[in-house]
Amino acid sequence: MTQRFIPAEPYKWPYDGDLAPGNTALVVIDMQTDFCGVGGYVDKMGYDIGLTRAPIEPIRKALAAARAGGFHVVHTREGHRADLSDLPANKRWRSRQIGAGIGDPGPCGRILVRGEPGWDIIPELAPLPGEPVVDKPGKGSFYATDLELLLRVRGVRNLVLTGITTDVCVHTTMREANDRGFECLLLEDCCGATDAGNHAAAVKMVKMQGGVFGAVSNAALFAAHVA
Ligand code: C5J
Repeated sequence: MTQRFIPAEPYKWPYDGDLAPGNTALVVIDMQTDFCGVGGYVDKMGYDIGLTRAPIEPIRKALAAARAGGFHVVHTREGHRADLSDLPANKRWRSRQIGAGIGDPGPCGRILVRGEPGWDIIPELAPLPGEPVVDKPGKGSFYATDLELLLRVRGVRNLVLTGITTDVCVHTTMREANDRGFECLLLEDCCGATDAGNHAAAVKMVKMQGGVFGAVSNAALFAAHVA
């Protein structure tokens, strides 16, 4: 095997240099109108969607590079069934406390409900035919989904993580993936949070303990090294 690495912190990634299009997937997490569009869930909660829209262009760059290099690409969407039978009561209650009740009507349809306009992936980052889209009811992309099966069937062992929000769905997914033995890379400019300090803290956490959940790089370095 010819070793291949992406410059990253705290170690060049992947740890063993086993980087190839067949064993590596770019994962784009929850780039939905509800998380980064006007009138969506994050907007209704009163947070600055400028922070969650910031990663759109870097993700476009990373996606183009991954697609051109023949790497696997997987998208995720957070959302619930129309009858809300997969929505825990406490998740609904908490969202109502902040004025953006999951399942309630909003400017983009019912908030975080599958099939509604707000739940759609934004057009700028629309999946291409053949790229799996994983629907998840929770924050992590592995819980109550077939993501692990999709990755194992394809022989994927390296995951490049992008999307929103850094401190919630991206971090939960990275932790779940790391515990399953996947070798993870976070592209920091391809992620965003509802709070800049939380984004920075989430990125810093990854780099502790020699890379406790993996390593951190960015879109430009990723694109330059997978081309
Ligand atoms: C949140 C997500 N923050 N995609 N979801 O509720 O991070």
